Amino acid sequence: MAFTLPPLPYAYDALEPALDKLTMEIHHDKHHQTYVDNLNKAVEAAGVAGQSFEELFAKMSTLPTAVRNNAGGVWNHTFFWEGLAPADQAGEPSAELAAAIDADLGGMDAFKEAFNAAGLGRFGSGWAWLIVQDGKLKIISTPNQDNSLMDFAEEKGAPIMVADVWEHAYYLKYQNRRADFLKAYWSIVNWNKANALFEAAKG
Ligand code: MN3
Repeated sequence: MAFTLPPLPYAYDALEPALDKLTMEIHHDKHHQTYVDNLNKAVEAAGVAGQSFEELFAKMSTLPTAVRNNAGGVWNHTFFWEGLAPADQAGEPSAELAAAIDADLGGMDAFKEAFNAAGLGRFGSGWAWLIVQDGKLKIISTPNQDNSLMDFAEEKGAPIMVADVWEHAYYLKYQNRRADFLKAYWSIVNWNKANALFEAAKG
């Protein structure tokens, strides 16, 4: 089974004003689609077609860079879309997640500040993540299309939230102002999704 592009889980303009319709159209229909197309070519060329993301991530260090970049590109973007929601459907952190944010990250304000700093501090292209590592919440960032599920990752763990800090994620609306994009990100975080992922990661 070839990889396919999942539809956005909301309308292209549903995240306005934080993320504008044209950015979402280009990001999903062009960027994400290109990762899907190139992943199908890359797994075919590497002789690993038909394998799941889980299988590919577990041996990523042994696979060609084209598989690494495009498997991450497809998976990370799907995770990013699912982790966003229109502002009126964004929900709020569960009592359990909020308590863990207090205990592990020093509270919600400190969490947001550190997460945004991770995104701002990522030179070039990459991602800022909230993960569960050894039962605790941790903020990390990854370069390019890497993630914490890949076998070579320095920081491994279960992803809970992510922000795409590639310029293509925000440039049309925010130009060079990555900090403003990261500030707006908090108005469209899908807390219901984060709560469910946290619950699952804690087992
Ligand atoms: Mn992107």
